[in-house]
Amino acid sequence: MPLTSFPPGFVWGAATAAYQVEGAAHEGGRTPSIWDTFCRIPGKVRGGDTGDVATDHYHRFREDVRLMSDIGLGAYRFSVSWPRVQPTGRGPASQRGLDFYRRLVDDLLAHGIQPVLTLYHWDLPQELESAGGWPERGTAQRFADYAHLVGEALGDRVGSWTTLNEPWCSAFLGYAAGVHAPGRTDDAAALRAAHHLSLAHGLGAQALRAVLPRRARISVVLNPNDVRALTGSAADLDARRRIDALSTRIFTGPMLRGAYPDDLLADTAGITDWSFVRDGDLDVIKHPLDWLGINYYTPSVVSAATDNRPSPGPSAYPGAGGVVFHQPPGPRTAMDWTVDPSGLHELLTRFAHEAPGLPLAVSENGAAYDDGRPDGRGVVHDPERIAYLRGHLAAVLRALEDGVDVWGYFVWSLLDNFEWAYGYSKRFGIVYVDYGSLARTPKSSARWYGEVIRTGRLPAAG
Ligand code: IFM
Repeated sequence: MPLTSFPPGFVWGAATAAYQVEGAAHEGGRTPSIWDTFCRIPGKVRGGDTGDVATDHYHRFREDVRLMSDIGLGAYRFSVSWPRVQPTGRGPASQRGLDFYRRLVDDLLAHGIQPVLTLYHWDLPQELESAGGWPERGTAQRFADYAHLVGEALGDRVGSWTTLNEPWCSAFLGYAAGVHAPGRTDDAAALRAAHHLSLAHGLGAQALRAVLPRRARISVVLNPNDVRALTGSAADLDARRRIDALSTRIFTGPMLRGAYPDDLLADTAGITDWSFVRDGDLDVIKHPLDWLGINYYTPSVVSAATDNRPSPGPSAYPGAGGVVFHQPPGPRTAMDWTVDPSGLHELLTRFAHEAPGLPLAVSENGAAYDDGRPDGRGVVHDPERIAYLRGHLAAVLRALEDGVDVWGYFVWSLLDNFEWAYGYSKRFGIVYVDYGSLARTPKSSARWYGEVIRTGRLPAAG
């Protein structure tokens, strides 16, 4: 009998990130992050958009918590803005900055919503980037100091902690492809950044463990890539192996097993000798986790190149020249990402197998569509998003049925928000945001999600 309802106690949440929603970029002593700088480089962000105002969550968080409560959310996954709570990336914390998060967390708790806090969702203080950024080892130690400050300040009221969100994006979109802040295109620097992000995770987890109560749960959130080979040929399977190493095993190797995969080291040997990995680093990185977050949107399909055409420009996969990406078949979202829930099932069962006993959460999943404005009755109809969520929640149910320990699901995102290099042109929210008035309107997907939460089941399609 297929499972038709989610287990009692399953946690239903929604996620956001500081730079994407907070705004108030120049308030309360906050200094610029790499994203404030990047947004001001002409041509980097669509429409010249910035996170200066975003959804103004900083001022409107009480309204947003009310919306979460109306939907019936049990958890809110948000991130702390590093330059808001430690403006130069070093030294003492800003109490004004921390007070914002104290107020937010207290309001969540007053509404019975569990806070799930991410320390780093891509907004490195600009001062630290000017000192070298993630390719520099010192940035990992700075992160541990910052983790200590936030842990000390909020540990009495936040039970669930994540060190980093999607370090792959920070390292490879930021330092190799250059399409995210800080916009560098240096393959060797990107591989160093990846290692120092992992080290930051390990040192940060140690720092948190030292200050948090025993009951606190510590995690990292990854965006593992469900990579498929275009054909079963040896060359295409090898292309798949390379991309798997460069996107997923580069983090899960050190974090879960305490070692970099040999094939990754071999594939990147022409770029770096990895001498930046020092004795003891891998033990630090393999810090025990209480749960692992998996962000999933779409799978990848790859093949080996059949000609010697030069690569079209900087790539997010250093060491994988000769690998061609193909659009997977199926319907697409407004990001042009193929909708394929089987990838989520695949990843959940993979990590249940690779990290036995480690509880998993779907820490982000959702879709951008070109939603219209609220209609005359104030309704935003988003049937495609409902179909997307339904399909992916059914994949979670299948994984639960297969015995995978998944404790929660977080839709990305609570609100329409700043979608990085796409600016405000892509809407991922289950709540519509009018960027003129900043008014919020729950979409029909928010009502649908509320129904799933209330009943613990997926309503029949229709
Ligand atoms: O908006 C992002 C989020 O910040 C990280 N994960 C993917 C989302 C959609 O692109």
